[in-house]
Amino acid sequence: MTSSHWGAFEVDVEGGRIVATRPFSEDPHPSRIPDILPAAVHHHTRVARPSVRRGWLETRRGGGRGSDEFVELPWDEALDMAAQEIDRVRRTHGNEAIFGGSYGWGSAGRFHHAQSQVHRFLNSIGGYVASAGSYSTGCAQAIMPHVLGCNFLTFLYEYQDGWPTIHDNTETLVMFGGINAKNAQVSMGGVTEHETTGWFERFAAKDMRCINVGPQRGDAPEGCEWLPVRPGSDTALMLALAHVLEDEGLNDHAFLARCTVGFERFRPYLMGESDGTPKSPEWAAPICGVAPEAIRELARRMAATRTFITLAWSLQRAEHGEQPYWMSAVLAAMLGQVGLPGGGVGYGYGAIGGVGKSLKRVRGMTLPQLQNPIETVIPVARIGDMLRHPGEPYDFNGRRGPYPDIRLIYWAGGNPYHHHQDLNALQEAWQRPETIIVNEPWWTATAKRADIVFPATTPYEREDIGRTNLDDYLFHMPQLVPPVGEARDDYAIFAGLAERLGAGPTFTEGRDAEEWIAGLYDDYRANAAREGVEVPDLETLKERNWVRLPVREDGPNRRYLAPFREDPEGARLGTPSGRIEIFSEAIDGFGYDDCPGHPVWLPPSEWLGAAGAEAPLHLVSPQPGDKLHSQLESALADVEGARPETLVIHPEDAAARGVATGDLLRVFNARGACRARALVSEGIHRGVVALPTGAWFGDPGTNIDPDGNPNVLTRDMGTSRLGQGCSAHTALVEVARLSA
Ligand SMILES: Nc1nc2c(c(=O)[nH]1)N[C@H]1C(S)=C(S)[C@@H](COP(=O)(O)OP(=O)(O)OC[C@H]3O[C@@H](n4cnc5c(=O)[nH]c(N)nc54)[C@H](O)[C@@H]3O)O[C@H]1N2
Ligand SMILES: Nc1nc2c(c(=O)[nH]1)N[C@H]1C(S)=C(S)[C@@H](COP(=O)(O)OP(=O)(O)OC[C@H]3O[C@@H](n4cnc5c(=O)[nH]c(N)nc54)[C@H](O)[C@@H]3O)O[C@H]1N2
Ligand SMILES: [Mo]
Repeated sequence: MTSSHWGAFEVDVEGGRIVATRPFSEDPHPSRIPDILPAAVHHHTRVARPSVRRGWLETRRGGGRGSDEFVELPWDEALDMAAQEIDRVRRTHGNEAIFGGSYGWGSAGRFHHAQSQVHRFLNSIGGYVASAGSYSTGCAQAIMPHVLGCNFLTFLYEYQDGWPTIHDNTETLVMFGGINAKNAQVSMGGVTEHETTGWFERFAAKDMRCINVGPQRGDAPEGCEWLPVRPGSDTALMLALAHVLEDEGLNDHAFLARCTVGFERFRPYLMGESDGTPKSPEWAAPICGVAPEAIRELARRMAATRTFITLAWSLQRAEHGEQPYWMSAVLAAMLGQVGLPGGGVGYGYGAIGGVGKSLKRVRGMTLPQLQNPIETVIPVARIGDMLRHPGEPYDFNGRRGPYPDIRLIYWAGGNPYHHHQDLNALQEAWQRPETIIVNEPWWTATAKRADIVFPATTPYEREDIGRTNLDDYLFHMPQLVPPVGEARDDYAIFAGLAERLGAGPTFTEGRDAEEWIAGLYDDYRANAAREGVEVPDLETLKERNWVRLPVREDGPNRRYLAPFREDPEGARLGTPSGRIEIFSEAIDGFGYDDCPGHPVWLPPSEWLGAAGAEAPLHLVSPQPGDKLHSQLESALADVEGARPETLVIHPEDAAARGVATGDLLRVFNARGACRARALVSEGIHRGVVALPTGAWFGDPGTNIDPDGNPNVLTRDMGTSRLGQGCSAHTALVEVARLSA
C-alpha cells in the first residue's frame, strides 16, 4: 500500500516490477489514475543514466536545447561537471543568476519532496532566485488579502466552511466554474477518502439547489443545474446579480455598514451613475450569454435562501482574474450572509480533494529549507518574461522592480513545458541561460530541453512518509521496487552536488535518508501530541502501513468570518480597515488601470466578445481527468486512440466546420498549433472548446504539436499588474479538420 497525490492504492510487485495496482479498501470513490502506473514506472521513457546534451558538452553554450542528442555519463563524472558549472556561475555572476523556483507538483511523500530538496540544496550553496505564488491560485493569493485580510491559502484550508457545514445549512449552492469530482480526485500530498461525489449525493437527497455556472455541464456532478456562461464573463454576471439586489431592495445594507468599507464608492459604478452604464441584467446578458430574466430569478433566489457562492480556481487563471474573485466577495457581502454557516463565499471546492474536509491541523514532516540569502523573487508564472527581459522593471502587487539576469536554471519536480503558457515563446526564451539542469524520472519535454539531466527515482523506488493537513490518513510509503535504471533519489543527487561544492555537511547534517525520515517523523509526532493527536511511533506505522488519524472535526473552519460577523470591532479582519474591502485604498493607490480600487468588468483581450474570423472560438484548458498534469503521460499516450488529446466542441461549431466526433483536428492561432481528436457535445457552451492539459509537448521542428498540448495556444501574460498570475484560460483559437 502506498499514497500519492491521487489517493492511496495497493501495489502488486513481481520480480522487482510493479505489475498491478488496486484501490484502497477505505476509499469510497477511488481514482482510476493508478491503473496506468505500472506501465509508466517501467516505461522506456524513463531516464536511465545521467545524460548531458552533446552541444553543451562540446561548447558549453545554450543554443540547440531540445534538438541535440544526449551523451550518457557515469554518475561521478556528471556530478563533477554539474558542480563545476554551478560553481562557475555563482563565482562569475553571483547566486542571483541562479533560478531555482522549480515550480511543480513532483510527487507525494514528505521527505523526498523535490521542491524542498532543490531549495535546501541551493540555499546550502549561497541561495537562488525563488518564485512566489502558484499557477493554481497565484492571482487569488495577491488579490484576496486586500479584500478579506488574510492569506488566501489559510482562508482556503482553515477558514472556509467544510462539507458538513455546507450540507447542514446551505439551500442554494451557486458554483462558478462548477465543483468537479474529476479534479477532486487529486490533492497535494494525498486524498485518501474521495468524498466529493458522496457529498453531492447527500445534497441531492436533501434537495439543495446546486447550480453550475460556467461553460461546461460536466464541471459539476450529474443532477446539478447548468447555467451556461461564456468564459471570462463571470464578473459581468456577478455585477448584474449585485445590480438586481440593489435595484430590488434585496441588498443587506445593515451588513454592509457593519462589516464592509467602500460600498458608497462602488455603488455609482454598479448603478451606472459614474459611467452612464448601469450594470443591469440587460447590460450583462450579451456579455455573459445569460438571459436577463434568468439573472433576476437567480439574484432573488440567492437573497431568499441560505446561499453559498463557490468559485473554481480556473476563474482567476485568466486575464483580470482578480475581478471575479473580488466581485464574488462583494456579492456575498451584499447578500449579508458572510460568516453564517453555509453562507457567503468560498474558493476551490472540487479543485482539489482536500478543500472542504474539516480537519484539525498538525504541523511537521517538512524538510527545513535553510535560509535563502538572495531576496529576489518573481511571480511564478512570469518565468518567460524573466528570461526575455533581464534587468527590466515590472509591477507586482504594488511593488516595482527589475527581473534578474538568469544564467543557470535548476529544475526538480516540475514540468514547465507542461505548465507554462505559449510554449513556442518559452522555448525561444529558454535558449538564453548558459546552463539548465533537471532532475526527472522521465524524458519529459523539459528534460529533453535541459543540458544536464539526472535520473530521479519515483516514490515507489524509495521509502517515505505520506501525510498532509488536507487528509486524515498517515502512510508509511515503503520502497516497493529497486530504482529503475541508475536513478537516484533527489536527496542523493543534491548531497553529491553539495559535497562537491563544499556544502556537504550543511546540506546533509551528516544524516542519510532513513535518519532524516526518522527525525522528521519524531518532530511531527511530538507536534501531534501537543495538539492532542495520538500518532504511532515509526516502527508501528511501518508495521501497519497506514493509520487514520483522529483529526476530523465538525465545523472547525468557522474561526475567521463567523467571529468577525458577530463582533466586527473585536474580531477585526487583517485588511487596513479591519473589514471586508469593497473599495481598497491600497489597490487604488497602486494606480493600475488593469485592477482599479473596486471590482469592475474589464473585457479580456481574448474572449468571445473579441472573437474575430481568424480565431473565433474560446479555448479553455482544464485539468485532465485521467492523470495529474503531465504525469504518467508516457504510458497513457501508448493507449490505442488516446492521442492526440480530446477536444470538446459544440454541435453547431462542429457542423460549421464539417467536424464529427472522432475526427482528427488542427487547433491553431497566431501563437501555435496542435492536433486534437474531436468530441462533439451539447455539454459545452457554443463558441467554446475545451482541451485538457497534460499531453507532452513535442520535439522542436514540428509546426503542429502532435499530442495536443493546449499550451502551444495559450497566452503568456500576467492576470494584471496586481496579481501577475497565469492567464491560461484567456485564449481564442480556430479549429479545422485534418485530413487523415
Ligand atoms: N493551459 C493550462 N496550463 C496550466 C494549467 C491550466 O489550467 N491550463 N494549470 C496550471 C496549474 S494549476 C499547475 S499546478 C501546473 C502543473 O504543472 P507541473 O506541476 O509542472 O506538472 P507535473 O506534470 O505535475 O510536473 C511534475 C514533474 O515532476 C516529475 N516528478 C515526479 N516525482 C518526482 C520526483 O520525486 N523527483 C523529481 N525530480 N521529479 C519528479 C514528474 O515526472 C513531472 O514531470 O500546470 C499549470 N498549467
Ligand atoms: N484529475 C486531475 N485533477 C486535478 C489536476 C489534474 O491535473 N488532474 N490538477 C490539480 C490542480 S494543480 C489544480 S490547481 C486544480 C485546478 O482546479 P480548477 O482551476 O478548478 O480546474 P480547471 O480544470 O482548470 O477548471 C475547471 C473548469 O472551469 C471552467 N472554466 C474555465 N474558465 C472559466 C470561466 O471563465 N468561468 C467559469 N465559470 N468557468 C470557467 C472550465 O469549464 C473548467 O472545466 O485541479 C487539481 N485537480
Ligand atoms: Mo495547480
